[in-house]
Amino acid sequence: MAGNRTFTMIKPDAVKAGHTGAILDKIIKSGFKIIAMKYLWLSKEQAMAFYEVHKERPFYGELVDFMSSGPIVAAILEKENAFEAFRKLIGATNPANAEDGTIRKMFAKSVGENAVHGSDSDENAQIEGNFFFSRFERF
Ligand code: 3AN
Repeated sequence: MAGNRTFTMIKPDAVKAGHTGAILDKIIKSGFKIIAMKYLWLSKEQAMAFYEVHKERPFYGELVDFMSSGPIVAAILEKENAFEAFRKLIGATNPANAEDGTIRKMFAKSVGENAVHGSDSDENAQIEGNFFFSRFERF
């Protein structure tokens, strides 16, 4: 249902550091239901396509290299007001500004390597979920 789903990735820094289980546990305990999930390694081309909206930003190259540097977990999550509730749970883009108890405060290293992605609108949640998952992979 539109409005009740968002999309997330556990990024290469957090997977590499062994935080996948702890992050998923926090997501589930915060009331999100997992609708779809996969563990995969993005190619550089796939990372470029996913982050195309940021292609004019100065950090685009760095972001693409980082997101294709190791495996990630991608997932569609369900909860009321999903994208807003999830952005609150993950905290500010820069972990230095993230509130205590947020996923980025707990697990992120820097503004570039910030542990998790969370969609910033209902529309982007749909676009991003569709990038990774077919309708047969959602339960
Ligand atoms: P958010 O992930 O909180 O929506 P955006 O959309 O501004 O933040 O940025 C998308 C991603 O780009 C961030 N998750 C982060 O990995 C990267 N990023 C944002 N700002 C910077 C920056 N100043 N330097 C390097 N990477 C950045």
